[in-house]
Amino acid sequence: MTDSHSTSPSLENLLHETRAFPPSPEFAAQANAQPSMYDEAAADRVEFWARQARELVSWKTPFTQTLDWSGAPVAKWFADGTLNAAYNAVDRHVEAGLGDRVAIHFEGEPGDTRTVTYADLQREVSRAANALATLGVESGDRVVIYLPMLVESVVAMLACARLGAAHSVVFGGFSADALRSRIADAGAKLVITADGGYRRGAPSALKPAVDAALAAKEGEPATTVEHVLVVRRTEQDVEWTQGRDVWWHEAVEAADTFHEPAWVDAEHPLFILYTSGTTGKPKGILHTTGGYLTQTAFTHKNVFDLQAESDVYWCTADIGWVTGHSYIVYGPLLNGATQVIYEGTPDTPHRGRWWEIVQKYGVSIFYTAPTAIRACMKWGEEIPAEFDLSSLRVLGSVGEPINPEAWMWYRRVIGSDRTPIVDTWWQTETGAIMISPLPGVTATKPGSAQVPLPGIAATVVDDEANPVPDGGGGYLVLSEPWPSMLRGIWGDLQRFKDTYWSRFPGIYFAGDGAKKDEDGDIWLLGRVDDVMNVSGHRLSTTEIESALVSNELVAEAAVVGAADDVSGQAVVAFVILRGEHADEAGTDEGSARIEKTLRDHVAQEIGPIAKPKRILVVAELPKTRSGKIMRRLLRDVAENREVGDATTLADSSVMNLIQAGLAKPA
Ligand code: 6R9
Repeated sequence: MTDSHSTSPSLENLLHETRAFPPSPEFAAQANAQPSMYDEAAADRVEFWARQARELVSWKTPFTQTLDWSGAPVAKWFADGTLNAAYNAVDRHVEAGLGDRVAIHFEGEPGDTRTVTYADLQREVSRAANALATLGVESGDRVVIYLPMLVESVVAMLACARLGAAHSVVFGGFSADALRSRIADAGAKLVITADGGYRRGAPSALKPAVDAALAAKEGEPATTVEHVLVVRRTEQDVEWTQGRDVWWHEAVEAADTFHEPAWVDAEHPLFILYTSGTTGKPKGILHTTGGYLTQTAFTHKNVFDLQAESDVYWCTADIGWVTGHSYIVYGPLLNGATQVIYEGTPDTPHRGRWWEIVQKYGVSIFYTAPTAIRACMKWGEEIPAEFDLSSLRVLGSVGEPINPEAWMWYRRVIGSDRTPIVDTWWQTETGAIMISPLPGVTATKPGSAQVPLPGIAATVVDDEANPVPDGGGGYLVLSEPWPSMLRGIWGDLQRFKDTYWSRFPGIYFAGDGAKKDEDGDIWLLGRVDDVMNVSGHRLSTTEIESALVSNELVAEAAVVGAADDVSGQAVVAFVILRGEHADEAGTDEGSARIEKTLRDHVAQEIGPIAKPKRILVVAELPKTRSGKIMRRLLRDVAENREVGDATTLADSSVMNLIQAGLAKPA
């Protein structure tokens, strides 16, 4: 790693991107975000956040202290204030006369719909909170939520928050084992689940995984779970444990519609969300109430330019990951937004389903992941062209670096060459968006998340924690505490310190490689664990993927560094071809030609050092439910190893498909 923080020629590719899209004067004139916010925050960062907390959040007892960093790295924000998250998300809008405003347009995968106003939500959440209390849930308890994308999922989270119980949402796609370990780690008292949900046109069962997760196991302590609350969605048969299992509709319908929220301290736990570490058991990321609500509300309002009276907002994430927590539940509801929640997959029953939903509800703000955008590119632009997308005015991206090609496609095809795109960098740990352009203020650049938000201290440092100059590369760090920062790893303070605060003492290490361009804008280069070292040259997986996707043959690409005797690591690329070219890989000459074209293309885009040693054409890539490519599994394939634990894949059959495809005689 001799050249680890010099500007290697391989890092130049992304930075050749010089296109910039300044905001239109009309957009700038009406935008929530103002350039002066950067100056205000720079003048007094802590006071800036105190102001946001007073303006955007309602307090039962106003806070008098803003930041207490004396217990670093565990921060306290607004510590002597008291409030309730569900009251802030729901009741106060009803009290302000907005009870008739639609909070949620629910669209089920089979086409069933439901409209929920803020007044409806207040009744539902209050009843659910009463039902939970009847089942013994109290302030300080933990509740595991294992549900599909339903209105009840939002209601369940808010009911916990209303009682002061921390929710721990576990992806519906996780296995019974994963669920079991998360229930045990959190010591949950209650599990909220459903009989099933609709996915790809068919009911998919959930309850059996809960039953398996709670079954007694030799040598393991008995579960802490007292009850399982079951939402009826698909009406499929379920096993029933008398005394333990309770139907949601029965319990909630029987409950009173009035519930007095539990007024909690600002630092009271709001939720735990498990996220995978580099190795070992998942980390339960802990978030508390006041700071988290402040920053999710602030970012949702300013990064998406939410105009609550007129916008229809849609974030396509699942509530099982942090984007669903911050930008479906807390941020939008705190801001009184009207939003769409969709249960199913983008291609059921047809590949235009998302765009049909945008047209149907007049969605104006749309937030999704690059992997989804690339899938849509692969399906072809004639599909979105069939729908009226003229209501869209802001587009967002999250989850991984977005390559300039996908960014441009998103802007041109979905945004009619008109909408600002906000590429938002953040993590489960950061709780809310940290780096992003501000629409109406920032001239956007395809592929770059660009600038830390006002009040956020993000920078790029070298191995010795020195900030790199413009044009330099290194590690992304956060050098000052922020309101929505994690308050620890549930039950493991030491791991919290080791994971995030020991690489560079006193500053938060995000685990992402990054680069600053000549304007000082930040480009994310993927996890540092995904940075390859080929013959002593540092290469970014993202950068090579971006180069591959910029070739017209390629729809999507994933690059891994596979162990190599000569070069240390060798670049191995897995590519999905664009529809029109998919057949060409079927013959020997065809695939040889494709391989040569792409290797030459990468050599040309980045330099010969970045040429993939092998290019494997595949039909699918292994992804988590949050859309992240699981490079670890591809590395197993590339290194001819048995494929490791694939339980967190959105579709567990993908690895079989890839291996079967590669085993085919060439
Ligand atoms: C919100 C979320 C966090 C990791 C993060 C980084 C990657 C997220 C990104 C991005 C480049 C962006 N990431 N957004 N990389 N540009 N706009 O995704 O949280 O699931 O915890 O993942 O995702 O590598 O470190 P989480």
